Amino acid sequence: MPVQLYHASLSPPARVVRILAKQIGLNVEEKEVNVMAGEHMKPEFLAINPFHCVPTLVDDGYALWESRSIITYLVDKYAHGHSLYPTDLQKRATINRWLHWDSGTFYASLISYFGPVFAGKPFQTEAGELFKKNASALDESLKSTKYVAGDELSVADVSITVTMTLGKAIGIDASELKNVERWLKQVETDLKPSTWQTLVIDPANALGDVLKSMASKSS
Ligand SMILES: N[C@@H](CCC(=O)N[C@@H](CS)C(=O)NCC(=O)O)C(=O)O
Repeated sequence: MPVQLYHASLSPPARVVRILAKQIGLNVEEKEVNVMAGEHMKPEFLAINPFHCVPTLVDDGYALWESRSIITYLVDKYAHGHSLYPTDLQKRATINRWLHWDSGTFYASLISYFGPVFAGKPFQTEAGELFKKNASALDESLKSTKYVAGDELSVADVSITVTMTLGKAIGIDASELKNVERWLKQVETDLKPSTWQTLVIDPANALGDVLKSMASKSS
């Protein structure tokens, strides 16, 4: 049975997993969960994931959630030793460091910026400033490395690309971050054909449009 992925098309963390699966050539059976309609709270989904979030992976009866755990698991199981998540302890630790930075700091600042819009509030300016500060730190780091964790594309680039491009799509101007811009172009080139448009740019813009429309009604 193929690996199953419960996801939502506009969900940024779900897109991280879908991009990674495509990058390692893994055939995944995608199952859309309509979070806006509350499908993630239905008993059948709660039986799989009591934390009721997407993405959720089911691999031969084993359920795993948290996007960054899923992507490292998938490389280890289905593309073991791949440069996206190498086995070298220190290279791996550096990648993990970036994944945790994305989850706990970078994406967290972006969620603080736009999350309240879903509750009828405006974009949170202060959180937006924090996101920019984090993006500047990323830019500074990318002065000396080709990719976020060194010389090779890794799962951390996949994760952080989704965060950075979503920030841009919802209107945070990062055009002065030249190293970030150069790195994003490199990632675009490295991803499998059509991935950039269909799994990075289009859904980021679509979520951006939803948020901007909701925010305009809140003010
Ligand atoms: N840290 C989680 C975040 C997952 C998450 O918040 N997913 C949202 C959709 S983008 C969701 O499922 N929300 C519904 C809920 O958590 O109840 C990850 O990276 O996978």
